[in-house]
Amino acid sequence: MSTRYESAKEIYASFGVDTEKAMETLKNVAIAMHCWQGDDVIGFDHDGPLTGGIQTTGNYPGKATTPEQLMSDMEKAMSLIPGKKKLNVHACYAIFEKGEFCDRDKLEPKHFKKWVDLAKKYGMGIDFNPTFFSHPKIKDGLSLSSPDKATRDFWIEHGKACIRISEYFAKETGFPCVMNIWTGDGFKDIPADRMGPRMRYKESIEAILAEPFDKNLVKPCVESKVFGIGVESYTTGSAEFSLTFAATHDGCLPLMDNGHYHPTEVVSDKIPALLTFFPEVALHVTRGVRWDSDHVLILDDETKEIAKEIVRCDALDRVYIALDYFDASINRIAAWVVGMRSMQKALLSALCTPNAALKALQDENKLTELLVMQEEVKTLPFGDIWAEYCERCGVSSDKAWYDEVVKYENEVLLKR
Ligand code: RNT
Ligand code: ZN
Repeated sequence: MSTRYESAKEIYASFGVDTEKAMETLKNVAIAMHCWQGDDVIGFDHDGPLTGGIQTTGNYPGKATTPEQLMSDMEKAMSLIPGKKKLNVHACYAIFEKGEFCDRDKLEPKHFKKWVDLAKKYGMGIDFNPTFFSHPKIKDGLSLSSPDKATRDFWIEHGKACIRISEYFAKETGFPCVMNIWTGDGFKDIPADRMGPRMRYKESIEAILAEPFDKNLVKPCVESKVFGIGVESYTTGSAEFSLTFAATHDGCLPLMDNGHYHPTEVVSDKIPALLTFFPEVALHVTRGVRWDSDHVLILDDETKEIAKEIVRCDALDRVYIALDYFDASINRIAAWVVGMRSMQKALLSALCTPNAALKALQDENKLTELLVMQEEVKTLPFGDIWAEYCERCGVSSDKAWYDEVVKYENEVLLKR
């Protein structure tokens, strides 16, 4: 134990914060690490570009192009990240035997066995996502909300296959599988019919959820979005659509991605609103710069605020935290590590905040003192607690881990 930690611990104790307890709590909070940061959201089942209104920019060398490379990169990143992790896999990351291929409506658990092996190696769970983009059967930009029945049916079958795979993940790993439904369905210009696509979208998701599954094992979610590249005027799965869908379908969770709202809206404020009604909610934590740009997550104000809400709503076991960003312009392993560690820092900082005392000030209407105290808390020696946490988890605190990434880049990435 460092003397800096000892001193910081005392300072926090004088504010009524038990830093030992905070660190113990954080150790058990799983953050889902998205496999798609490692290869710019491409996957292994197609050669085409990324579509669906999302885009990666940059051409940093060393991108993973095979399952072995992607998993090895993820393992490298995980070795530099403290605490508990969960894998987050997209259906387009199916792994086929040599010469084997099947389309997305025919995917089976066996195509994801290698992901299960990886998860088991580290005692992790797996979250899953059907991939409703980057595929020739997206007709005129639409999948589940297409006016073409054959198109909708194909994607419904894909969704059902993914429910079966999600249940397989949960059974194999022993952790529930959060299965997120997001599509890029929408229109570039002003549509003539806004309701028709939404009616079809509703029926399609209902058809997917009609696949039998154990609600304790599979947690289906619907993710909303305000706009995407090339679908600026209308998205079928808008905020109101998705939230109402989740609210009216038992066992379905709302998923909020903080890049998917108008720029002055904040997900931190939406978390307690949803927790008032939903037993569980899911998050994609990202960093939008001016728009839903999916920059690497950092320890910025909104990330801290999101973590604070989860902690002070006492909802660490009701909120599924996943990261969702993709930056192809920098070292992709560093991008994972920075984002995962930032989320954990935000949570640790929230756990080291005298939340009960601050809440009491609010309830007693001592709002001046509340403001003063909230500012005071910001300059407590949090860095020393974080460094101690990293040390106890057997990973280096900030900066030192980057040397490891540089070494891996030279020895592995640049040789690809
Ligand atoms: C897109 C959504 C969605 C995707 C992933 C790859 O805007 O955020 O969650 O990023 O499914
Ligand atoms: Zn997302």
